[in-house]
Amino acid sequence: NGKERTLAMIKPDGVSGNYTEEIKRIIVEASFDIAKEMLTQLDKETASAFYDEHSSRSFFPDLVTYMTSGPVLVMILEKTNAVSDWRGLIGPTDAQKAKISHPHSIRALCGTDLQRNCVHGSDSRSSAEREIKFFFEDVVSGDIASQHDEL
Ligand code: YYY
Ligand code: MG
Repeated sequence: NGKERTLAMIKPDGVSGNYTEEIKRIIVEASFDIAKEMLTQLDKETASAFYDEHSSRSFFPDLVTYMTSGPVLVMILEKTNAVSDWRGLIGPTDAQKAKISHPHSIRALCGTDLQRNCVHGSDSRSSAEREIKFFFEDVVSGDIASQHDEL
């Protein structure tokens, strides 16, 4: 079948702001299947490795602090065109801009600014496969699973 997978995450501000149920409702209404999900707390090493492509950017230390500030909900979403359809639903990176240009997007709903944007979505099929492996199929997911048990 033509189904594609993408990695979605509700970031710490989304979980602590109690947006999980509303975001899941949007996901299901948009015909995605939630193939797997995991509530976990990222440590510094895991958040840094996840965002490795941005490790030289000036915002990186703040990004890692934000991503480790509370639990996140990581999900594998499945449907045709999952990668681009999920990126479309979440809206632009800057939640401030999303509120103006994409008022019905998820980042407009629950994000705050360019950093605290409440959700993640893989930006390509290859990123999606890397990120799904990172959380669900790598040795790191064993570490995360044991953290999960302690939550
Ligand atoms: O893929 P997406 O999340 O929309 O944006 P990226 O450019 O990949 O950046 C990843 C992440 O980093 C973004 O969701 C917030 C944060 N960030 C930031 O804090 N400041 C920036 N100038 C750019 C991105
Ligand atoms: Mg990105």
